[in-house]
Amino acid sequence: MNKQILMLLFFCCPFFLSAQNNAPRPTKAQQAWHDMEFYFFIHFGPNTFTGLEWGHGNEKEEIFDPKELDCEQWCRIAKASGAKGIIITAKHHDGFCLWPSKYSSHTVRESKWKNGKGDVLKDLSAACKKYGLKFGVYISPWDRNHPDYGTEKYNDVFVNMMKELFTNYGPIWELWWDGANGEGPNGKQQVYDWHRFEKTVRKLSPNTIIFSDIGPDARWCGNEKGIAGQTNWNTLDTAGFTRGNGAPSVDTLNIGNIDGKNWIPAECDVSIRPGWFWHENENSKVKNPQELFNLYVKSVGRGANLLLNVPPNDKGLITPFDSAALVGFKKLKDASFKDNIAKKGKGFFMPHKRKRQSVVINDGNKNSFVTIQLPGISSAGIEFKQIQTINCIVLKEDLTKGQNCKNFKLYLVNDNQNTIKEIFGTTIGNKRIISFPKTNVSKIVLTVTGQKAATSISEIEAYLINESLIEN
Ligand code: FUL
Repeated sequence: MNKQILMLLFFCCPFFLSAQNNAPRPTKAQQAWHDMEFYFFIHFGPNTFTGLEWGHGNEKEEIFDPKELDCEQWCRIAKASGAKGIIITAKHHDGFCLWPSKYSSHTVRESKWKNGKGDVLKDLSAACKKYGLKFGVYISPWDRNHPDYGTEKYNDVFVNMMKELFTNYGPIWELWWDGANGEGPNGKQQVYDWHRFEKTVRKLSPNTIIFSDIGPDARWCGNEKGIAGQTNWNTLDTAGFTRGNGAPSVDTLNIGNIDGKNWIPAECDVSIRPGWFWHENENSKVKNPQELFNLYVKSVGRGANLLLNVPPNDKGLITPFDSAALVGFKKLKDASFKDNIAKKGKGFFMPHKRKRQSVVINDGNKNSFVTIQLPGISSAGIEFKQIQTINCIVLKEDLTKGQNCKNFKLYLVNDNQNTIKEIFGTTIGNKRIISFPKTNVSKIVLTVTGQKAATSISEIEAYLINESLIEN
């Protein structure tokens, strides 16, 4: 390409690209949600006592009697694991309410626990406040107990229940609408008034993140294994789809839509045990710290959030099997990401031909970034005075301008200025964790090879993590 054309491209491209970039962006609440990264899911209710995963809805209330229930213990374990919040099954498919709802006769009030005076949501929301954790609720639209289920009246019941939740237990940071949907006690299936449900929540609590298969604020990642797509777009097209039975394919939910009209990032839900509820015979099947670390890499490390289920037992306590694994996971994570080797080097940015120093690329500040205007030409990276051994790179994209990187290439350069490794990737998003066999480098170079619009790279980090944690 001749020089003049190149110069013209260089100067015009930014304007052209930014003019093009009216793609969706996260709301303030969604930006804060991305920062949450990892939090607990708590499945707790009659199933904890019956060994079922899906209660029938006709379980006797008296079976719910967690004699040592201690929500502060849950919070202490969440904190010790590095989790930033807790979402609890306020009502699972069996319809049992963990709070004394006026709109049901199948609740903690009818149970033996604390002679019917207990309220799990009250205890947990207070404990979360005390420990500085965000509090969220799962409320199953499907209800196998409620006599009104399958009739228009049930929509009122559901709205009223949500009103109770938001009025008495708020602030509620995330609301989880489960996608499972079947028949009620009368054999009928419900026609849900989603529009009204959403309006109710927005009115009561505009900043609550509403999760469902298709959002509106966070989406299901398409599997219950906690694994986001290798390519993971925060955008999704939802027009023509409905919750429950009519969502996009699980493959689409897993990777999102590159040109999706809505910002609906993926949340990866997975249980630390085989089941969602605690079962005695699964005490020996708790995922180990390394498995949890790998899940973290395949969810948070692919730009999604990790919602890890840690179910308390029938006494109302998280077992030592689970807490030991979680503390082990935290240790692995902390040790892996403690020393950011990129900080030892000098950041640079090369928008075109001229290289300039750039401190923003390794300053640890997610709000400072370099903007890649020319895909395949602009680059950013880190140079080291002394050779460094690394096996993991973490990239971060500033999302306030949308998610733009489609493809990137990382070059690892030795002290003779030879590229000894090239690593290809697709999306970056909130965080991208890339691991590879140990390599000695004097320079790391990142080029965005394809982008929707100018990509803002806020951070390049480098680590030497325990080799046993590298999964290829
Ligand atoms: C599913 C439910 O059917 C499971 O019981 C569990 O709650 C899981 C998180 O979502 O749809």
